[in-house]
Amino acid sequence: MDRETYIDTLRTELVDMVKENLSPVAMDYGYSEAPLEANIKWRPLVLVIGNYSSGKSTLINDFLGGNIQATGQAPTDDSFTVITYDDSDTVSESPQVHTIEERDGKFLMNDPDYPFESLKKYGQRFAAHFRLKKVNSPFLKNLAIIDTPGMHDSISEQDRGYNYQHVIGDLAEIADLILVLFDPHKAGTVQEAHTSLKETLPVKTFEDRILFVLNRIDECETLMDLLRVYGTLCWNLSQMIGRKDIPLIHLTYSSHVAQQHASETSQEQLAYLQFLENQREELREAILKAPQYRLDHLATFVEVHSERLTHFLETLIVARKKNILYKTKSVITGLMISLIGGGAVGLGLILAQLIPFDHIILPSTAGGSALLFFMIWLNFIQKILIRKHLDHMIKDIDHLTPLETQTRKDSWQAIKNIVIRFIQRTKNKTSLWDMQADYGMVEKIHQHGAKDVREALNELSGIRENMSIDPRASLLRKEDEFIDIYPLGRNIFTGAPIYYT
Ligand SMILES: Nc1nc2c(ncn2[C@@H]2O[C@H](COP(=O)(O)OP(=O)(O)OP(=O)(O)O)[C@@H](O)[C@H]2O)c(=O)[nH]1
Ligand SMILES: [Mg+2]
Repeated sequence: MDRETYIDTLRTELVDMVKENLSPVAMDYGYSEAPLEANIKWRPLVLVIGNYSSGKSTLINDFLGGNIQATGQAPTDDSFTVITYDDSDTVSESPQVHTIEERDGKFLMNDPDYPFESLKKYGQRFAAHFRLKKVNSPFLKNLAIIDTPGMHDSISEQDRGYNYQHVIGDLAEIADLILVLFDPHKAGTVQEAHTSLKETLPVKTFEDRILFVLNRIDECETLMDLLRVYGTLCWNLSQMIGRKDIPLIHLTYSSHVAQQHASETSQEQLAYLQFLENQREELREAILKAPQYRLDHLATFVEVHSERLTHFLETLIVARKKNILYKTKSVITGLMISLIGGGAVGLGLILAQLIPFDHIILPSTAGGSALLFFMIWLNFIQKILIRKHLDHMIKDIDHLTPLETQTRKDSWQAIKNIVIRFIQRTKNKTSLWDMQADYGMVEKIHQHGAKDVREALNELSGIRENMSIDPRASLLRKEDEFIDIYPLGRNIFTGAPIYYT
């Protein structure tokens, strides 16, 4: 088995783990409305965002090896285009890279095979600006790319007809790699880019999934000019992302476009470009690593959701236990009050000489009164008390769970409202037994599943590109018949050793 197949197998196993173990619990308890794996089951995704005319579409066309996306000066394309692989074109049999099929946004958002169902909420205007292209470029064999409308200064949500930042945020959430493009003319000064980097991306993705690219550098007339632009971009970036250390910025340009633009005189001044030739190639290689980033992404996904679900169920169990304890105390209190009340009634009636002191009449009157008191207690008073207890619990919800570390505080922030909604909806009556069983299963994934995934990833980073992996190392392998060659580690799910040859 080669490295790519191994990555693919690992990915499938991870998605299955989410699907079989985390999703059913997440949906049963209202933690998530859609199956958790809906967003992660598709191919690795690379999102390309940036200023208008920063060269997003040209860069994508260069990597795909064909004119797939429209390009041009001034805002050219105001659509989100998902570009994925398809080599099923047997009709034209053209060796050239071309679009084999195009589908509209409605199709993309309604087909459960694609991870875009959640974008339906952005309405018709967005649907009209969303589309799919299937292209026969080998570059797309293991990943899909999303080209996006350019960012502007003076465009509003009303002009676009949908909330652009929210769409970018949702796509960033499922993307494995995000390319943020700038160009020398607008090096980090565009308002929408500012909002994306300062507000949208930090809450939707992780720093290490973002690659910054200063594109069209051939348009800097001299090396000094490039350094000036680079400095400006660094300064603007540090303001936007709030970091003192400046992230790596790839300095790239499209050589074929540059050749068309460059005049004879500028050729000499642009000699410095030869030192940056490798940047485009580095960027290409980084993009091609997206399937591997996807594994990291999935591992983080399993870690985060298993941790939150564990925290969520743990809190519900504490709430339910408190409810049972309160109910038990209330029943005992009601019983005591009813017995005392029944006794007092019997005694009162005797003292008032309304009943004779008789060993049958007295106990039955006292017992009957006690029973009546108890029924009233159970059916009215206790119900009111439990409702008040529930209200009090929700008001004081933070006391249900210890929040000793920042991780706990973060996960509590993410689940707090779901806990409140669940307790209100079920009136805290869910079976403790069922919750404990679900907790046990999710906790196991949290403790072992996520850790094993990380171990498998570490092992994978030790396998060189051209190294082939023994097929017996497949995570799908069920039997233990192997020769002891060189164990890489343990199969995540079966615990069996993994080998490469
Ligand atoms: N000189 C030079 N021109 C470039 C380069 N990349 C793109 N261009 C030109 O810049 C213009 C804009 O390129 P596009 O690829 O359409 O830019 P975009 O970011 O997709 O633009 P929108 O989709 O409108 O946001 C086109 O005329 C390209 O030919 C480059 O590296 N160097
Ligand atoms: Mg474009």
